[in-house]
Amino acid sequence: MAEAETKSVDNASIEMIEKAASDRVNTAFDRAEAMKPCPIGSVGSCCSNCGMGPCRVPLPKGKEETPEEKMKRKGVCGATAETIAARNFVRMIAGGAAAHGDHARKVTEAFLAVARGEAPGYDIKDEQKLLQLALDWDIEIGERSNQEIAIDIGEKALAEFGRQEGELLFLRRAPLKRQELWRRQGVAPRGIDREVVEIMHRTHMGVDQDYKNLLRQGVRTAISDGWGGSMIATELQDVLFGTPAPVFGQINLGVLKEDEVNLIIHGHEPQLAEMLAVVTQDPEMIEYAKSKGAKGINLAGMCCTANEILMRHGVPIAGNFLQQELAVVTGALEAIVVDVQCIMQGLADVAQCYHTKVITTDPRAQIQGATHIEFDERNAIEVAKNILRTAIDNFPNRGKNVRIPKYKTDLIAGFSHETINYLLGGIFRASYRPLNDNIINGRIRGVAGVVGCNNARVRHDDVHLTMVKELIKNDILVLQTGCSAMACAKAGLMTPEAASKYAGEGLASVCEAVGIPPVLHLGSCVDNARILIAATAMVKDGGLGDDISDLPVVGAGPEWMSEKAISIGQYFVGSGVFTVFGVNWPTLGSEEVTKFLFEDFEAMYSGMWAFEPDPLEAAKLMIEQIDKKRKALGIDKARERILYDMAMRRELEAV
Ligand code: BF8
Repeated sequence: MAEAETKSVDNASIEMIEKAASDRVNTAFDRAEAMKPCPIGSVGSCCSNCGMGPCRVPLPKGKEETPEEKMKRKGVCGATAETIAARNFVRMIAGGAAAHGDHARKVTEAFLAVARGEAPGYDIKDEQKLLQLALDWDIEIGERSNQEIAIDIGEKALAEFGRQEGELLFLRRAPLKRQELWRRQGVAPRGIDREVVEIMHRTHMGVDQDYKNLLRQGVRTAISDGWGGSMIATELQDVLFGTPAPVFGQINLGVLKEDEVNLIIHGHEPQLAEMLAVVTQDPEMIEYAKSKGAKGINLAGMCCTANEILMRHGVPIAGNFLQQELAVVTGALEAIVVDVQCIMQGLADVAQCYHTKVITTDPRAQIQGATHIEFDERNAIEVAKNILRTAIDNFPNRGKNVRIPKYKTDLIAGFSHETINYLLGGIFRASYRPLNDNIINGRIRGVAGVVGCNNARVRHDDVHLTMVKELIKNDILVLQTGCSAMACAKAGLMTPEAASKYAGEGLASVCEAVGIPPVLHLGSCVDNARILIAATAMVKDGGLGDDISDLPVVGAGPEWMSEKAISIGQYFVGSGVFTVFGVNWPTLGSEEVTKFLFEDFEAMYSGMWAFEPDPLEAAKLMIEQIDKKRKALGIDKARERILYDMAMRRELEAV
């Protein structure tokens, strides 16, 4: 196997890893080799929360630890390995919840600016969802205009971040039994900011030193992400920019064009991307590009921003997290425009080796060596044009060292909860009934949310693909977001044709009848909130228990790397979903903490964590869990009876 093939399974990436090597350019793939992870920090056994440390409390090697030895294995303050691992873990949750929450706050501010008429160029696109939110939040509709209603929604949403008392409004959307469980366990969150701040306080030197108590606050904060920050972001983005519906798209570095100005928008918040999607169509800007020798303007996305504008406009995706530097290595990229989250600092170094401009746009995220053009939704059209002009002006600087990999794959995206509801039930009887029925009759064994990042410590995309292929082969419908969705899209799993090629017979027959791929793209990482809503809709439709934890539904983050992924995994678990992560596990430095998360959580939340880096083994755990839930529901027998004949297929088509 060529060296680059050990680093990625994606052909376009392999080609660019090789080009980077011949161009003598260092990327994350090289840095991961040069910099091995710290064995103590990676298992959560290093505490650097005060100036007496960092203190390291590694597990004893090879032999049973005596009680005396354990007594001595402590930080200077006396903190145990358990406290240290739990503190580190919940700080990761705080980081992730803060990232999603701050994204949501920025979107809420933009939403309010639009509602107040202060952000020309934007509008309210989904009136139905606006009114639904008003109903959900007891906001008067009456004869009021959309703008008036939107102002109330925006103000109420903004208050959710700093809510000091009570519970987040979206908790009401969860099944009643789940809400009661959260209250019983003391994890129904107040304001998003408050929960994050409380973690930072409680993990400060000398505060909370009971790992169980710390982990409880971790669950509460993660729920404030999934049922708070992320859900607010998804809902308000849908109202502003439109709720996704099925859309054709293309993905991989092959979407870049030889003869056009190539511009990639990378990051997470969709406000600027939405405006770039508009101004890149502006005839005046296209003429300007032609005046510089280009045939046109080619906008593509990367990471979660890519998912946002793919879902709503079909804008092509250049790649996922580990492809950001590789896009620059093509030599064909005039500008990579970034906002917040998952943007490698290494981008600026790689860009120096080519003509690419790295343009930062958010005051919260600047990079030394990049060009900063600050975005403001109140002046969005002008700023977007300014950024685009900067990219166009750079076109004549493109050198001769250009190679665009020819790989790109078709996909269908746009599977919001509303779309799934409609596709399954039709416009007049929209519901999850057909999904539930097909789970009950065994054609679909269960549902898996497979989400999250790429991680340079494992072969790029490989872990996602191996797991997802195994799941669909076993009749498990897979819901995806983030970089995991992009990995599967690149491999061709997101077309309806993938059903007959990769899925088990039962799942394939349902996908063919409904006309959907076996792997559904639900959007960006904040859109994991859509998975919570979908799971709740399944509960509400009946026949599969009365809580999310009763459903044959599981979660996974096979190549996770970010703190956001940990927060997502924790709110899946806190919502009652068995969730398995790969790569490494950040509490392995404490057997007690790990056992608590992997076993004791089950009794508390009817959901728990697991760690399994081998994707086939992880898929096996997920399938076992699904079968366990099927058994508890009394629908395990149905599976065995399925024998497909033409009559059954016809019946399915009538669904
Ligand atoms: O929020 S999956 S690498 S891009 S963190 Fe980042 Fe992970 Fe990708 Fe989107 Ni999510």
